[in-house]
Amino acid sequence: MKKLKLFALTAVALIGASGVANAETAMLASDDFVGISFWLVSMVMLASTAFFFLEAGNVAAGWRTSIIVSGLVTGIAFVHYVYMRDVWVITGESPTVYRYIDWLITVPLLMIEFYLVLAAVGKANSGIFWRLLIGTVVMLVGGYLGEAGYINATLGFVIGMAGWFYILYEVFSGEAGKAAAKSGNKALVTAFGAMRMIVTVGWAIYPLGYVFGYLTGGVDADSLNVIYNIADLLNKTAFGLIIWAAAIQSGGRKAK
Ligand SMILES: *C/C=C(C)/C=C/C=C(C)/C=C/C1=C(C)CCCC1(C)C
Repeated sequence: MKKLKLFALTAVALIGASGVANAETAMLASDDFVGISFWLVSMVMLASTAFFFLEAGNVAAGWRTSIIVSGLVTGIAFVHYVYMRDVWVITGESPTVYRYIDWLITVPLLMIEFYLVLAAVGKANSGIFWRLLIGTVVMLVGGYLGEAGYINATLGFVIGMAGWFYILYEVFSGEAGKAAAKSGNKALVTAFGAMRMIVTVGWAIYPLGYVFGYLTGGVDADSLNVIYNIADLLNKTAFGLIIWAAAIQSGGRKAK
């Protein structure tokens, strides 16, 4: 366990250092509230990463991978937030490409979490994993092509929504949802339900932002970035904390 802790601390220190290297190029103005939200979220992501990596050693073995993946998600997000923060602070433009690269890596990892928590109680199969992955890719590719202007914004939205609905179907009524319901593990059922709510309610923030930002108007680039930033906090850090709580509940906290 000592080795794991040492590794976790080193990893977080390295990730943290990558954020410091850029500090002198970005001068945050005191009235740049969007920039401030980028800074706040980047710091929460760093702290979450340290927390998840260190806690991975304190949960029952079956849950360990889920906690490590939570740390990977916030760690990857932290690095992207450092870049997004700089793009925003220096140019005042939306860092769309960094955001989507982040989503392209972290959203599949979040989907893998559904598979991993089922695996923790021995209820997973690989079909669940692949279907969730396909839904994710369709959702993000559609959204990116629309936001970056490669295709009509409405078409991008429709494709993105189709991917999202497919994911929702799988976790509610598909094999994943059924496997969770039948598992008979109370901590898992609670966690699975909460994770599902995040993917429904927390994730809904993104398409809503897209609609008001690109389709109907009414939300400018400033607000859209703040909205996306808050959504990321909920969907990455809070999502990880739910899994962590389930792990502690079902396995107990290991006394060293
Ligand atoms: C950590 C980042 C997360 C959880 C990002 C999630 C992003 C989405 C759920 C995006 C969804 C979209 C649609 C459902 C429709 C089209 C546009 C998107 C890509 C914004």
